[in-house]
Amino acid sequence: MSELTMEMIDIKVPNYVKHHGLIEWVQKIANHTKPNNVYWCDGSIAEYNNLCNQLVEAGTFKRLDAKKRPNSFLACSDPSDVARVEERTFICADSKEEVGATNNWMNPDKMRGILNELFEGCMYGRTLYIVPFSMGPLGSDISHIGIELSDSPYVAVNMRTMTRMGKQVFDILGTDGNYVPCVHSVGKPLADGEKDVAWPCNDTKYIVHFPKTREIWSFGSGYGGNALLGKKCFALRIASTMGRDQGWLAEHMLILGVTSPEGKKYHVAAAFPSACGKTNFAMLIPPVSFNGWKVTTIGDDIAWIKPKNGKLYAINPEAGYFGVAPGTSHKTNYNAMETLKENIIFTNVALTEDGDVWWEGMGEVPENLTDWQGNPWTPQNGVKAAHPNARFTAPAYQCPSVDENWDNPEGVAIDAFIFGGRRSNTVPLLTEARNWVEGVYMASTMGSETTAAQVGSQGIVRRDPFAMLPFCGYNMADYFQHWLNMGEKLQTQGAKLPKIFCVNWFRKDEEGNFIWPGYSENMRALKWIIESIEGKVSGKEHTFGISPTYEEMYWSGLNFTQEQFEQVTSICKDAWEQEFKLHDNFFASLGQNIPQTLLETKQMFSDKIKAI
Ligand code: SAT
Ligand code: MN
Repeated sequence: MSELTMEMIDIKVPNYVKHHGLIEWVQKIANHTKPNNVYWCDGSIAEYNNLCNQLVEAGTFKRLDAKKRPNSFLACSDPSDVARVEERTFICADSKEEVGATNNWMNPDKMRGILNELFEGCMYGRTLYIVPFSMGPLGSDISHIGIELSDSPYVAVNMRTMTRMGKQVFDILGTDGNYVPCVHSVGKPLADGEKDVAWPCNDTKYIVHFPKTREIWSFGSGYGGNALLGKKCFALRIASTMGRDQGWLAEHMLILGVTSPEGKKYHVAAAFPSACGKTNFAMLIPPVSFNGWKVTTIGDDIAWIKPKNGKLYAINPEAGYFGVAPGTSHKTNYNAMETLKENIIFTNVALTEDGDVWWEGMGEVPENLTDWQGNPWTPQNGVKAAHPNARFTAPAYQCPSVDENWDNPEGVAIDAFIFGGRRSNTVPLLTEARNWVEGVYMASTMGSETTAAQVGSQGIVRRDPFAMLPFCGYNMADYFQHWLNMGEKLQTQGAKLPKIFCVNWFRKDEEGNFIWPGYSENMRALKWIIESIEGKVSGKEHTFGISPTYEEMYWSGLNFTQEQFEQVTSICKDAWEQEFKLHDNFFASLGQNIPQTLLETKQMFSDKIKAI
């Protein structure tokens, strides 16, 4: 249909919206997608409650018991729409080389053609929600604005918890402010009179990013990072390209504060691949023997980090947690469980007969459960009651360990970066990089062994550089160079760079048992890190860094022998010779742009290993 003959949808612009470019864009999308109704979200609590009630009426939400989980809901998705779809995720930069070997690429014009067809009339019979949001504290110079146009009320209510959502955003935008336009449709138009389903979606799915114009388009899924476009799509894929162009970092990192008994406070940003206990680490409660030490939570998933006055300041761009429920219990993550007491949206967990939720790993199995697909469930069913990727959407401020500065527009100054992985051998418990370049090398080559839960053979190392594999919006090799450049630039400005550490909680003994107790005991590694920053410990230098000595670690309250410590910190020559060959292969798989500095570092490390 040509623009001239196109029917004009009444988009009902509120008088507080003064941004003409934005109004034009909304009009254009509405005309093209043909919703029955257009609704501008104001972010108020009354609006949230209304939308939740509507979702209950539509059958998407079940209201949970008002005493057990006040103001909380359970949504169960279509069984085909349960996780991010990496194969359907595209970065449409001008050239394939710009996105590199780790991203799906399509020519931007070709993709626009496909999207144009898919979105034509795709919101028919539905309401188009206009969701204004800020990633990061309102008005912070580290924050950025997005506007998501979505035909999913589930998205609108989740976005209210996950971001700073509401009409205040339009004040910041004014008449011509910058925003990232995000268009989302579940891809299921309703014919006149057609009854909706509880979880509309489409088998055809596209999650598309245009880095040049900083646009996001998502079609066919209503779930998580496919649909809540502020999260991985904006805060990581698009923001990483903004960081590349503007000299900052958008990272898949938690941010925590550590306060020592002397009252000194430090801030740490840490990257872990999935299933490495990232949320647990972000909300860590020190063991009782750590009298006076305190850990506070700024973010659990994403960090935006900008240089200012010779320091790196970080904010959590999000305002909530979209965390994996299974495995979370009062034992494994007390703070997360306490966060989940009220005002929560649960997705794909099991329902108890008294209107509460349950998932594997939470504790005792209640009787008469209903599983995430709505079927009666007992352990004999042989399937999981909660989907393994079941989630909770929870407001960050409800976390008992939330940091007093979590919402501070200034951000917090980062003192250390930690990179983790899951390796049953090879990588020591804790290594401090001798310098920025060697730290970047460690982060570039980090990896995780596949667990039994993942398909394929166990023990295969999946490289996940900086835990950014599915989230870096451009060529991974160029991203390594960006990290090197950031360090060099700060150093030439006379800045004191954060120290870089590499951790591995997952070393195993000959029988295949984990040696390190993990969880809150990871505080012991964190304490050494802080003491290294303070210059109180110097560790022992080895082939590729510095590791703590047994004597320097704090052991009160834990029975961990020197022999066990040697097991988790040992460096095996044969294993590392093999490991460096894998690094070679991995770098080769990333194409031509691997920074020469990293190749030289690799050569230096592997020569040193050969010589021992
Ligand atoms: O679904 S999300 O992308 O928000 C979470 C994840 O898959 O890591
Ligand atoms: Mn994540």
